[in-house]
Amino acid sequence: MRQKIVAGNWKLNTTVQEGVELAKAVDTIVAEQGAEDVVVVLGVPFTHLTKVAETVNTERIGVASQNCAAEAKGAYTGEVSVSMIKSTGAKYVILGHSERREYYGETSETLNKKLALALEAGLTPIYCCGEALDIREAGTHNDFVVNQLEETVFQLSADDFKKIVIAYEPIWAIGTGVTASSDQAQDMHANIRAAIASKFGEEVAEGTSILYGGSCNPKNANELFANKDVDGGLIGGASLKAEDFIGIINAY
Ligand code: 3PY
Repeated sequence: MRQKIVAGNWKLNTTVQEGVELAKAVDTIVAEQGAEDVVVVLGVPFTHLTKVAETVNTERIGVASQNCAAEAKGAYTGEVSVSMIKSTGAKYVILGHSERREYYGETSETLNKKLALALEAGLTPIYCCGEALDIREAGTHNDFVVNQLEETVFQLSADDFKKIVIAYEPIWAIGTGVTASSDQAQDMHANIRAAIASKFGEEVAEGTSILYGGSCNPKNANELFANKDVDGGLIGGASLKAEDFIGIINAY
């Protein structure tokens, strides 16, 4: 059985103190009310990783960074390596978010380096893919997303691929308040799972968690998560409020 995962992506929000307060609130509410079969992850800024990992029960809540350096160590001012991230107590790293591709020029080549380093360090990559509005309107979204996977995670060995989580995030639904309809999400998730099956086989495809991201909130999560190929969510704005986040965790 593949894992159901609800991961928050705090993006560039909260000070360390605010982040610790939010992590505490999430920890308490998850311990009291959280669906036990859902893996909960908090994707926090680098500066928060250690404190958040010390604050939450890491047996119950995984901590994620939102990026990592494409190099292991050395003269790369301002970068944060996978071993640094791992040493904070984090277990996951979000890679390839469309905001990083768009604003920081992240390419498949860079992502392949990051994926390899993350896996070597024992971090679980949450690998994001997704199309822009013009691609959706042109009707080429299925091929576009499969191509993103072919250039990156499909280059991994089957053993490494089994360690990753995929997050489908249509760019037109990120931070816009527009959500993919339940059918649009299911169609794309089925397309991704079929592509995984043809690359790595049915068993690997059935075992891969594919999360939906993009304006997912406590009101629409239930309908999205009801789809057979949607295994949870990568949650932006709604992960910044513990009550909203728990609403999504319990939306199954
Ligand atoms: C969103 O929901 O806006 C996201 O980008 C989640 O990563």
